[in-house]
Amino acid sequence: MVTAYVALGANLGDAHAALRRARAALDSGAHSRVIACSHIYKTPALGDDGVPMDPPSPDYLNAVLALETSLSAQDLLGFMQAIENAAGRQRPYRLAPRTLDLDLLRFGSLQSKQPNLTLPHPRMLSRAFVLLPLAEIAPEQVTPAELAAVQGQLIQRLGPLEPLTAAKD
Ligand code: PH2
Ligand code: MG
Ligand code: MG
Repeated sequence: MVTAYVALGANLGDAHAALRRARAALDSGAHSRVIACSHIYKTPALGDDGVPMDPPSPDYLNAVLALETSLSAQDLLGFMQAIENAAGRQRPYRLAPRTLDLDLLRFGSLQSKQPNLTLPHPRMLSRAFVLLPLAEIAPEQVTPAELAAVQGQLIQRLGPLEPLTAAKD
């Protein structure tokens, strides 16, 4: 079993429901278990340069969860992409608003430079919306210097990312 960290984001449609459903979907296979989940964070949409997108894109809801999995990194990536597609994810252009984005941040200690998978995630250290929720569930995965480097970015912590329940959902 490997511990993987997955970043969740959505800024189109019912983003809160999309994140909760994604949590349930990631937990649904016999091969993978969600072992920790951050609160939900509301953040302005950032471009590659780490500054708010212009023209603006709707605010994101973001979260990070830890997964214990028996899948390979490539199979986990395929599983995540299937969950994105089931959530109605479209890819009309790069950084387009999205119903659900699932990014693999770390897969154990694996380093990868494959065309479809770079590990650790190449942009995670420049993004408060990744580092703060990751530090919440796995403080040993983020250094104080890394947190200090994203301190200026706007981010608002909302409530917990609750699992779906048979009774209410
Ligand atoms: N994802 C992006 C681009 N910009 N900005 C925020 N706040 N949250 C995201 O998840 C995000 C983003 C590309 O996937
Ligand atoms: Mg992303
Ligand atoms: Mg992505």
